[in-house]
Amino acid sequence: MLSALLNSANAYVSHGSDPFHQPYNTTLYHGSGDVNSDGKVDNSDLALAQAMAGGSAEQSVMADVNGDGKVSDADVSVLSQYLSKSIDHLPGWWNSLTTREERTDWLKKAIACDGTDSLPYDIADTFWFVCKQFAVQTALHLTGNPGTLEDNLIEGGQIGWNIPAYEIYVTNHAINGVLVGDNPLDINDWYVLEPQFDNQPIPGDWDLPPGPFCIIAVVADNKRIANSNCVSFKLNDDLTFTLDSSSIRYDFVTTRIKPDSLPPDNSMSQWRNRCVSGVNDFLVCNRTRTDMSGNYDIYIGDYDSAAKGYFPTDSRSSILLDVCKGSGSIIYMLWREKTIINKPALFIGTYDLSARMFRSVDTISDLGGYRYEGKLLYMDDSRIFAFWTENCGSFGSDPTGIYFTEYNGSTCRPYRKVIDFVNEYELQINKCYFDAALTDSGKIILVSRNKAGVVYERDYSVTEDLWSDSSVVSDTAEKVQDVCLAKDKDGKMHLFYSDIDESVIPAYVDSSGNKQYSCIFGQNGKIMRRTFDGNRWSVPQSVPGYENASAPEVICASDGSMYLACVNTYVDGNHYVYDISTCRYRNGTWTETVVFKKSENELRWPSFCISGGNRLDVLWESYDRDCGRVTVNRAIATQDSVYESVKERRTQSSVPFAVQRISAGRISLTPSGMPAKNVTASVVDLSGRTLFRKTYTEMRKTEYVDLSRYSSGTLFLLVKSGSSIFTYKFVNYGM
Ligand SMILES: [Ca+2]
Ligand SMILES: [Ca+2]
Ligand SMILES: [Ca+2]
Repeated sequence: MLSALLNSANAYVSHGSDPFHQPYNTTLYHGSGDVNSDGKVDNSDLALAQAMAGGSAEQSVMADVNGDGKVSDADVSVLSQYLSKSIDHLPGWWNSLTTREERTDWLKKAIACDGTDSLPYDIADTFWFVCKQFAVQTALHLTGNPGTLEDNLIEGGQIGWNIPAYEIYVTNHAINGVLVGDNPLDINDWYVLEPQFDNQPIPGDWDLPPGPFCIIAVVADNKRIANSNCVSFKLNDDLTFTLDSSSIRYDFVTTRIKPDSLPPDNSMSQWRNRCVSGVNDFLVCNRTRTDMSGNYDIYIGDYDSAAKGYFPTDSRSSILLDVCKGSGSIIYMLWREKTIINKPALFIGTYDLSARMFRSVDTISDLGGYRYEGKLLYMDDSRIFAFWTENCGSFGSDPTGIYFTEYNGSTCRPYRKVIDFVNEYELQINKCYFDAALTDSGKIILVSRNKAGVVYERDYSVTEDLWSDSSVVSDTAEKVQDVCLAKDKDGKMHLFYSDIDESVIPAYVDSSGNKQYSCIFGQNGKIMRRTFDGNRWSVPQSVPGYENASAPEVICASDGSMYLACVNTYVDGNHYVYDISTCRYRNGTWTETVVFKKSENELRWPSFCISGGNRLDVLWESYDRDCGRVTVNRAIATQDSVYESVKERRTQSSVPFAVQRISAGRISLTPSGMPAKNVTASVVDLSGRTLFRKTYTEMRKTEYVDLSRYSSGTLFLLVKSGSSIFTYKFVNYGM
């Protein structure tokens, strides 16, 4: 089950505040010795390492305990020494290393293994890979994220070296540093590294000139790199260093204090998930390999057991853009992959899930580029349509816009641009920037918004191979962000979108003087719906319950119901709170929303999966800022009882109890006539399971029910007294 992935509460990251200790509370790192990732090092890890050294199992970075970049008998020997207690720690257990020599020795091994120094500097396709990127990528790899900065931002993933590494800014240059001594305020206790050449620069060298010397924490923070200065020195003209004591960050730890020991969190990051359902259900997503490459890659996981899965592509870094199901065990995949000449190319392929092999792969484009979002539409096994965005359009790639091609199962037609856009900030377009759907009459409808928040539509006639002109769908008053198309049981097309409130999210003016409403990531807004009668779109209707939502996703069930899932965002005090909820449309009305998860972690990209043949699940990503980890979560999205009970239970409010929310995770229960006799209070979750039940023979005062131990999301409180039943729906949010 995915439940193992849900718990990331124990993970932490220092965000650079502790230069002494490992930044991630995990044993998923290079040289940890925990080869099977169960959180401890024992004989089963030794047996696996032996199998890897003997060539009968794929090598894993966790087994390379001597840090030479391969798993061999030498690693088996070191592990055996540890297990027989002739050494008391492994060389890669940074928190257990006791001397400067031990730390320097392991750090040098990590630097030698990490290949960032071998990347090309300042060539056309990677024009921006200059000193700053060498230093940032080295810091990320040494700490805990294996991703490459060459052609994508950081989305998830772990399995670096778990060494507390920093970036160092000097005049017009960036290098790295790791504390190997005991005093971070003494420059001599830092190991200073030039990441382009793996050497140690000498003060006064070109890469360590007199001037500022600032030690910066680098953290993979969602799709961005967050960094902040921890402490600064100055390299004087006489090549001595002076500490700027006013620069020490308030939380920067300057003495070695052992951190609290917590059980390690070894949940794997998974992101860009898609569900493929059929005879068996699969989760196709991005994930980090545990092999010696450590690459981000496409992963096909068993839907019910994420641990059971495999990487279908070869070991070059690949980014999944979309998947769709074909006939039988065939699926089609659209992805971006680094070619052997280090350029990101775009591929489409026919993959057989039962044979576990590609039947066919075609290169759509081998131009470099920043293709970040994609969509596949399946008509039949000889007509698969692919759409993708090109975000930057510079240095040899195609110009920015949305592109299209048709794939016949083995080859593609030449691709065409179908929507143009300007992306002057060269940032990533989000998943809901555009959508496409097939109509029953053999047309494709493509919708996309632009940076002014206007929705455009173009139709494509498959038989005539003809694109219509684009037409405007939205009203001038609307400022649209995320779009989603869905075809209902009768073939009618619905467009869902978020419409932002200009008074809350004001426009800004771009360099051409145009008003922009979030050109890239999208903003929250009211969720609206329009329907298409074959000629024109209806006027918009709002979906109740979604006032500040994003990322609408809709699925139509065979009984004619439509299910909508969204992310809601709130501000609670000084932080954001997110929830994932769904509602159902049937016979002209929407149910109330049902919340499946409410969290301070960023919840994003809800999607649906009809699993096990008929059960509808909602899936979403949860981004845990503290450990930079993205997990895929899910819940059963429909049981009729859920939607019915949301409605019905609410009407039974004429019962003599007052229920009040006291704090997150705590509610009070006050009977209006006292004492109340034989009162039973119970808490029921969405599946009808009773989480809590307590009977009060005589209730004389206000009673409190502690909900913090229960899962977050929609819960029901039922209070029975005699024949009267009080029910109260609430959204739990605690932990
Ligand atoms: Ca183990
Ligand atoms: Ca080794
Ligand atoms: Ca290196």
